[in-house]
Amino acid sequence: MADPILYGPGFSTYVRTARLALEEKGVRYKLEEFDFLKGMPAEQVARHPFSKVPAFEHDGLRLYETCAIGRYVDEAFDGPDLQPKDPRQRARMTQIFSILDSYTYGPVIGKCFIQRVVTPTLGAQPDEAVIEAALPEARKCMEVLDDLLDGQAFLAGDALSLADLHLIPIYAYFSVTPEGESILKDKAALQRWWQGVRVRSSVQATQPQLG
Ligand SMILES: N[C@@H](CCC(=O)N[C@@H](CS)C(=O)NCC(=O)O)C(=O)O
Repeated sequence: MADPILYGPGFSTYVRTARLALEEKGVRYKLEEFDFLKGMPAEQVARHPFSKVPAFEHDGLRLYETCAIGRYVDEAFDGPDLQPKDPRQRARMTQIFSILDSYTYGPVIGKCFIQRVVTPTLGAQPDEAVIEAALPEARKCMEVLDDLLDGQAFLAGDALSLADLHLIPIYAYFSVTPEGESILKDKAALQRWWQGVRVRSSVQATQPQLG
């Protein structure tokens, strides 16, 4: 069976989540990178009708949407389980996917991180109004995640799951912005979680290169 192929740049949070799943499972894979900041390549638009990254291919299966890719990688390959068996913890994992996709990514990455960190690398000034407007939602998301994490080692219980792999790239980027630093400084559960996950070899092996 051929190694899976993941299409998308290593600096993308969603690409990193899919890579983290592959790394945690110990799956050999090929990363086909391109820089969509200069326009989404036509080949990727052909793989992903919504013109996003990542896309994934394995043995005739073509997939897009990071939750689907993560679940497939967990279920199709040997290695440590990345989804809890317990229905309550599994529901918590799915809830966290939705919180991150529906409410967190937009303000935290799409607005705050892109304006504060990516826009200057493209030679433009951050739009302070866009950042300011994103902060109440970003703050609320971090409060909710901190509450959900309180009292347990990982987001969906006492073992690492795909929920943690979805948050890691978002947290990593947000924490390097001054706004993130300020919002996260009193989020004790999130900070403790981050100190635990940041040293994992999967996290070290997928450090993004920006700029
Ligand atoms: N729902 C998608 C979201 C993927 C997504 O938003 N990816 C971002 C990069 S992290 C992207 O492709 N952005 C390019 C664009 O919007 O033009 C998933 O779960 O994979």
